[in-house]
Amino acid sequence: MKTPPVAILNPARRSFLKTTAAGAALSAAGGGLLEMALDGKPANAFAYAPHYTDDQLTTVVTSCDHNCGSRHMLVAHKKGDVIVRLSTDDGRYQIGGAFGKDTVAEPQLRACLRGRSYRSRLYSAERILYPMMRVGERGEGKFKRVSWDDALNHIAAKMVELKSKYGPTAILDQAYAGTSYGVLHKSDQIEGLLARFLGMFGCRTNSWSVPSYQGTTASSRWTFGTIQDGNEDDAFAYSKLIIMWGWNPAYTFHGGNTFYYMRLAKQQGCKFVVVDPQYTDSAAAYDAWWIPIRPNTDAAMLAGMAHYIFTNKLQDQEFIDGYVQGMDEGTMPDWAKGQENFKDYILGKYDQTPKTPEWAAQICGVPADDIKKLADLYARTKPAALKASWGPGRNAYGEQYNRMAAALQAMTGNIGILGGSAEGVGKGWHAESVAYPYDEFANVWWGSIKSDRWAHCVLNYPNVKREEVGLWPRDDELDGKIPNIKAIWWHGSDWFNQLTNINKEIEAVKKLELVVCADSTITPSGLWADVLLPIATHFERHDVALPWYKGHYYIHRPKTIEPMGESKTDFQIFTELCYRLEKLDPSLKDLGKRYNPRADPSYWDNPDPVDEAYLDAWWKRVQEHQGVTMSWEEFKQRGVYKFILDQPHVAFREQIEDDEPFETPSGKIEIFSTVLAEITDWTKTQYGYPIPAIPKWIEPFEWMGHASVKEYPFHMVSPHPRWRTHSIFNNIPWLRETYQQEITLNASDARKLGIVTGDIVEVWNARGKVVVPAYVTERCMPGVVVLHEGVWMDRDRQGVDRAGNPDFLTKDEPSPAGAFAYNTILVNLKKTNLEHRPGWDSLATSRAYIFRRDA
Ligand SMILES: Nc1nc2c(c(=O)[nH]1)N[C@H]1C(S)=C(S)[C@@H](COP(=O)(O)OP(=O)(O)OC[C@H]3O[C@@H](n4cnc5c(=O)[nH]c(N)nc54)[C@H](O)[C@@H]3O)O[C@H]1N2
Ligand SMILES: Nc1nc2c(c(=O)[nH]1)N[C@H]1C(S)=C(S)[C@@H](COP(=O)(O)OP(=O)(O)OC[C@H]3O[C@@H](n4cnc5c(=O)[nH]c(N)nc54)[C@H](O)[C@@H]3O)O[C@H]1N2
Ligand code: SF4
Ligand SMILES: [Mo]
Repeated sequence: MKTPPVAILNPARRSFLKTTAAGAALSAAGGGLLEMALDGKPANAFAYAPHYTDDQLTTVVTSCDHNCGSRHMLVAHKKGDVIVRLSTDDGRYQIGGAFGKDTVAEPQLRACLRGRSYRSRLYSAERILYPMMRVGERGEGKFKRVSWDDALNHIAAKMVELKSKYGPTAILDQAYAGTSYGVLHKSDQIEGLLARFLGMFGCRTNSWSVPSYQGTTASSRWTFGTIQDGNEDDAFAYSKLIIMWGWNPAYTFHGGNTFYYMRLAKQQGCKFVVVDPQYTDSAAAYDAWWIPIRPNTDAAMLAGMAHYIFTNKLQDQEFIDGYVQGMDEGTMPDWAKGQENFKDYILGKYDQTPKTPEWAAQICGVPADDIKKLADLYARTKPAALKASWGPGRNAYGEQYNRMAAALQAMTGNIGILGGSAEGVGKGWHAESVAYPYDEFANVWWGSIKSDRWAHCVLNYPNVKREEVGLWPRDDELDGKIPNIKAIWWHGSDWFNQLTNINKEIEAVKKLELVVCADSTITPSGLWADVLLPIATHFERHDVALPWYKGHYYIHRPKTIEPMGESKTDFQIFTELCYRLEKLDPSLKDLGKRYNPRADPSYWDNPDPVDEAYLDAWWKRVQEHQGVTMSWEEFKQRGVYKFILDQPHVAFREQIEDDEPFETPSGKIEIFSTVLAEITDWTKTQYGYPIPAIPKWIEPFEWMGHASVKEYPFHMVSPHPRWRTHSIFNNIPWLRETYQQEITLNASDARKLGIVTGDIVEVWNARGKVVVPAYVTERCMPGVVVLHEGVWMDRDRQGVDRAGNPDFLTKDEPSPAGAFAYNTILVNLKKTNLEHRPGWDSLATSRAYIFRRDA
């Protein structure tokens, strides 16, 4: 083989690239012919020329992937081993369904714009097709192609060295939900393949807080004893009032068909309200009453509503007396008599400050009359769904907002009834989730910290207090030992681009000794890795897709095409590494067999029979536990299995109708939390800092009422984009045509600053600066700006991000319960001469072509 060229991935070096021979070759190949893809052998189709008729193509039912809010069907139309068209559910693929079926009981699983453009991700120039290793400085973006042998031997040797030199906390697991919603090739912090791999190897620091909703999970666990507090999405069809609190399901779906069922509610006269600093597309779609609110002040507004409900005696006292702990003095447990209860806090008994609508209005900017009107509407309309989403909980003291919302759901008796909602986290019907032998070494770790404190931990080690990093307590000698992190592994994660305060992460990553990024495409995180491992996508491996929180179905994912280039699955890589590690370290005897018991070393070359065996065994569990009679063979043939429930799944129906206990210590809905009330030394808990036993309004560390608004007058929120799944799909030209990264601001603010739509602005605070075009509108309240998460960072030599990633501005200080403070950001902004760079990925840095041509 010829010496592979050095690929230059660093966007800052783009101009250099253009003038090199490699660059010239690149632009010549720019048309996107797939002919070059398979080691120079001509492929038998063009990926971008869908001129075949259906009868010339093979049809494969499969599903879309990633951590996107839903799970939909994709149908691949193949010519040879190339997908030349992708379509979606049109009813043909449903169990027992006739052609074109689309019913209320079995609505189609129709893909969104991202799913339908997946072919251009699959065959994108950004695919990593071969292992690569860094040759320049870390982050400089210079890599060379290496063999799998070299890549894996390097990683295995480094792992053994780091563990023996620095102990069992040296490797930080930063796996995340890039591909959590499959049963076999699973990435995430708890059930994922990496967790078990590092656990069995004996060296793992865990990242325990979840970016999505740590405040919300804390709230749901304390209040309901579980995170399965969601109705299935069809239950929305029965609501008479739906309050979308910080929820924009037109963008961030929660469930495959939620929007459809809400439309059915609308057709039956349901009223809609949106409480959000932006007038969202969901507000427009449902003609909702928009209540603009100052970000992060939701707990205050909800407290004002509670005050109105209590003082007008509109609460459902019978429900409270029967099912709730600590709502008022009468429902306090005997052992806690005399401690603060919720009603007396709201009435101002303890601090002489009644939480009146007028009090709330001063904080949240919503007129007191509107707070009263909404409280009245919610208390008098039944059933009513207060869907308190995660965005407003993704901030300082986010858990207080979710707990306050749960208190309102409980005081109005909207829990456990069809059309109501107890939702915080909102997991609905539960799927059988894991196919591999998860029980042995599930989620084992030797240190566990709040996920966004890793850089703080690395930069300050060993002078770090346990509460600063949210160290999880243990009952052995490792309790209180700050992890000595020397390596990171990214699996299903672009966390370097997605966690908070990226400039601080950049300082920290320089101190590490090993950084591994396993991914299907080059990513902003990958640029900072030492080793890049090419991963076969869900089209290139066998699995079954799970719904995302809501939806009761499974979608079969056959291996639709052969893995592209030299890519392998994560499971193959971990298995193979285990075989190599057991040779390097005798104490790891039989690691390969223990990690992947159904396989032997030939798994590396032929994973198919083993994957099939795991999935077949998993399906037997589905049959056993979920009453499914269909055979595995028929499921594979059909592609989709839908459960028909005899009534819509409603969380806590049994608790309310049959008096079953809630899973809390008291067996009741705990507005006064037993767990929190029993804590005496907060520094010894994973929270680090005190949390009140009842929900309260606590002033965030940055907000519109804070003194620092003089310097940073805008509150920024950074919600999720419709045209990306976080950072995934950022490089897709089709989606780029629907949207470019931009910052949204109110027209009156823009006028004062002399900004019009399309102007390039710089946005900054003490943590960083980004450059992005402005979008001026009346649909965002004054004083608030909106910048969506997930754009691929593109940092210049001065450290300014020219792509507009809000995580250069976010703070790496979570709330006590662990909620990331993604929506707690004050910034300033002005017009700028700095150039906005819409994305290095779409320019001439296409690695794949370099290697295809050379191979
Ligand atoms: N298209 C798409 N869908 C997705 C995802 C994606 O990346 N793309 N990601 C998925 C994942 S992993 C998650 S965690 C979920 C996230 O789901 P959510 O948390 O529900 O979504 P966000 O977009 O973060 O925020 C929703 C709304 O909250 C508003 N908001 C922000 N701060 C505040 C506040 O302080 N108060 C109030 N009242 N409103 C506020 C925003 O303006 C936004 O309209 O979405 C999932 N769905
Ligand atoms: N400012 C701001 N930042 C945020 C948020 C916010 O609201 N505001 N939201 C946060 C939230 S809720 C979330 S969930 C995070 C998401 O953060 P991430 O999970 O880091 O985001 P993704 O872009 O989904 O990255 C997943 C990566 O997994 C890769 N991947 C997909 N499938 C596979 C596979 O099979 N194997 C391997 N090895 N890799 C695979 C994808 O290519 C992608 O690079 O972002 C957080 N960041
Ligand atoms: S919502 Fe998610 S699963 Fe559905 S098509 Fe879009 S990206 Fe794919
Ligand atoms: Mo998330």
